Amino acid sequence: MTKPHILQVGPYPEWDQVPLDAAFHTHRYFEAADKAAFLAEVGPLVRGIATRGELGADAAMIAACPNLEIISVYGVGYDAVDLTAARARGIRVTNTPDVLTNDVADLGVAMMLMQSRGMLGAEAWVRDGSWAAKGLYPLQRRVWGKRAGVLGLGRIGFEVAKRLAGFDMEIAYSDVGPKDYAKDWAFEADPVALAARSDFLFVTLAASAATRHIVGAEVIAALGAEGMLINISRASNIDEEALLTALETGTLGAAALDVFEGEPNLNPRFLSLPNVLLQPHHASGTVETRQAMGKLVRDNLSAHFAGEPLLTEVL
Ligand code: 8YV
Repeated sequence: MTKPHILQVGPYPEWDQVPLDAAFHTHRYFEAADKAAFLAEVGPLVRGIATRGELGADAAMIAACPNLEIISVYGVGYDAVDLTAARARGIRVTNTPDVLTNDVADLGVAMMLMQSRGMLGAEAWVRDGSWAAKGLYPLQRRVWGKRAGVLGLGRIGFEVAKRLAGFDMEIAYSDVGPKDYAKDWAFEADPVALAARSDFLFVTLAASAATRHIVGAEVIAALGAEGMLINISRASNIDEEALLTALETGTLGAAALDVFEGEPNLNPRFLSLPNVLLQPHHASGTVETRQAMGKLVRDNLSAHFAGEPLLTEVL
């Protein structure tokens, strides 16, 4: 049997590449110097796309593959896939939910702790001799018992809130409506009202056109000069210009961010800010989770080409 041709949009770890190459005829888009010429050449062969959450598959890529049947995303977020283009042609889309939920929640909470307790600066204080030369490290801010807001109480938001409950925090959340699995936590429909009652605001929303800049100047102002914004979702959920201005002027206290507009080439204004913790979009980046994600990407492709039900279908 001939192996189905797959367009691979970005690199995967070796442990995924080997079985992917064994099961499919892979065409590595990310290695092509002339991407348009590469797509024009292999596009007609391609029946499946294997991509990553942040890379997706845009309308031009989908259009270049007239025989495309399925797009398998390595990531829970599929906002970078042009769903309208996929839907119009009956192309199936899968993602990797559940397997990454706990790691993403862990990193969000770790970012809050790290930033609030000034752990990066504290490490430097030890390493550069400041401890011996200058004495005690400047006092930082407490986390336990404070007020936390979770914007988007889906799988990841729920796990974040569960963890925050362990810090005796007062938890509120926003979503399209109150959740019956969140009885201990306060529902706040309006994100501005949520921010106003939060010391720490976690952004855990699945991104879409509807959530673009949901965290805008008003939400940021409501969080305030003592507040901290933590984003482990997508950059598009936040108005980055408003965020940068608020961090620069001190109208927002601090931020801890795993995602950026234009990543990995983030706005250089972030780099000189002392009140922001910068992470390289690695909330799902553990060996265990990435192995499970890679397997799910392949299992969805294999199920499709075997005519079996998909494991985690989005469309
Ligand atoms: C990954 C992600 O970092 O799940 C998502 O939506 O963005 C991430 O888990 C990414 O897809 C890995 O390339």
